[in-house]
Amino acid sequence: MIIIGEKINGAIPSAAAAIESRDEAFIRKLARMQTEAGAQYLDVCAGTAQEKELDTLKWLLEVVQDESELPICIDSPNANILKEVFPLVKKPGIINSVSGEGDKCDVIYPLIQGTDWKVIALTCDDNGIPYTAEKKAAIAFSLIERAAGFGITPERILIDPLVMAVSAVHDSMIVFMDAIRLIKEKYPTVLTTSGLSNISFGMPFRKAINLNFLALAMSAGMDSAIIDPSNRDVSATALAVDVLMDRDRCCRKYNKAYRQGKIGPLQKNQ
Ligand code: THG
Repeated sequence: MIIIGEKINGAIPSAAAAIESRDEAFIRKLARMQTEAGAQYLDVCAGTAQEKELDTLKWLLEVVQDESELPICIDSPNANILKEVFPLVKKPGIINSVSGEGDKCDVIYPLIQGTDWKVIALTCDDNGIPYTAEKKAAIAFSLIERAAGFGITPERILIDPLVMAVSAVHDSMIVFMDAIRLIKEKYPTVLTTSGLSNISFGMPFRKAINLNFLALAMSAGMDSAIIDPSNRDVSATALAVDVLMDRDRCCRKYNKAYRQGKIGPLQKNQ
């Protein structure tokens, strides 16, 4: 599993307060904590009003890159903002995101052409988010084919099939898994990803839905997730599924995480 740490996001109230007061120590702590917890990328999202987004992202990128060596997943709904901050990122990471909306691909694909950057591609377009697996896959194919025009290969693309809240769309998980299978059937080397909390919106005891979403999605072929890597239940689920799906040779990663106290019962000093 490719783990993208979600915690540096202005949509989270505590992070929003830290951003507002330019509390560098708080952001550094989030970066360090997620790095130590085993994230492979750090998602950085300003989550502020549009007129403040550029300044906020610039500040966040400076602080986060000073604290952690991990590559960044730059997260903005605005392709032009992504383009403006792109030169400030010191090593190849992930652009989050492109989609079939407007001219997003034409702004982002040329930017990462000839680099080692990856890109998250959302399966939506100017008509919104489709409900069926076939339509989600069709948008994914179009985004992958347009990327090929810029020499961007499927291995550099993470498709996010945009799972809907299961409280609103009863077959959301089935559609999500079917979409992953259809996409991987045609492009076996393309990667897939998702946030973890959309599925459980509007449900009580969201944890039960989120953890089982993670397990089912991983079994359907989800390669990556945008999660809180310090959440012990999420880590234990991801590591356990990797063991069960024969993706953890001799259970090494699982056992190591247990020995290091990253999963399992909390010790008194934790
Ligand atoms: N797809 C893509 N990008 C995304 C999302 C997606 N970026 C934003 C979002 N969704 C993923 N990021 C978050 C960040 C924080 C939370 C949820 C999604 C969140 N965090 C709680 C907190 O920090 O308090 C609890 C976290 C926990 O302990 O598990 O709610 O879908 N491409």
